[in-house]
Amino acid sequence: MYTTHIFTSTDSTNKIAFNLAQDGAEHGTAVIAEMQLKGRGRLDRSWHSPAKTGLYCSVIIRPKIRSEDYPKITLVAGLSVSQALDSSCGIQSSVKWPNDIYINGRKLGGILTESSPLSGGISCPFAVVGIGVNINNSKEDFAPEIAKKATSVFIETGGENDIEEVFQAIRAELLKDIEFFEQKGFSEILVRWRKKDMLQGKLVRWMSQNGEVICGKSEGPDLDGRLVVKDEAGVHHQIITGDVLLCL
Ligand code: BT5
Repeated sequence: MYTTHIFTSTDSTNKIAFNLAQDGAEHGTAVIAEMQLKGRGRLDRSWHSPAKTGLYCSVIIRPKIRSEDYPKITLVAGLSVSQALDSSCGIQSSVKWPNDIYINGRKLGGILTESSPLSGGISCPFAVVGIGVNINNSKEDFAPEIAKKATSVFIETGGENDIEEVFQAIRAELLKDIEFFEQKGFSEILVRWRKKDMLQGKLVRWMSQNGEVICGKSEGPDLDGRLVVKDEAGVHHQIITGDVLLCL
């Protein structure tokens, strides 16, 4: 049995989980909240976390992998969340590189992975996998700035789900996939990831850190977890971070 810390309200479940992990919390320990006041996304963005409608949780993992493999955890977690949602909620969701869960062209959920320092002889490294999923939200529950691009399981299916049950399914799948990753490596995870990849073969747009816009066909993530995009001139670009948009 894994420990779960349940809160009615918190700033960010990732923040609490990170502190628990620093204090030695075990692999599989999770923090779940009914709402977040300062839910975080990547790159200093926020995660809209209204009360009792969504799943906001963070799972502490202590994977037996090399430090250079830590960036792949987000891809593994996206796959786990998408698969667990499909089987527990009866939907067909997709993954969008690097950290999104999508359905019917709208964002259903996202992953924010934060790691302990991995170099300098850290004896017990860890990662906190933060997971936000819109479960029972109706359209009116979304803030105006995300209303057009967000969706929920309820909006897609018309049915309500027990958030705690969905959480248990996601944690179980995540821990199973992390074990699989430890034992078999990333290549088999990648095979499964590609089957759910919403960008595969599509025209995408990405802005590099120096402001250059790259357009090309997405060939999916490579064995290092980088997204490979082939531009019009046939040049392959390996994208490490940022946001990739579909060209419509
Ligand atoms: C993510 O960031 O998608 C990662 C979200 C992780 C949230 C979980 S909740 C539990 C744990 N505790 C935390 O504090 N965080 C984690 P990113 O790829 O940067 O996407 C953020 C963007 O998604 C925002 O700028 C909005 O455009 C959009 N967004 C915000 N809230 C949303 C929501 N509820 N549904 C759909 N889109 C949303």
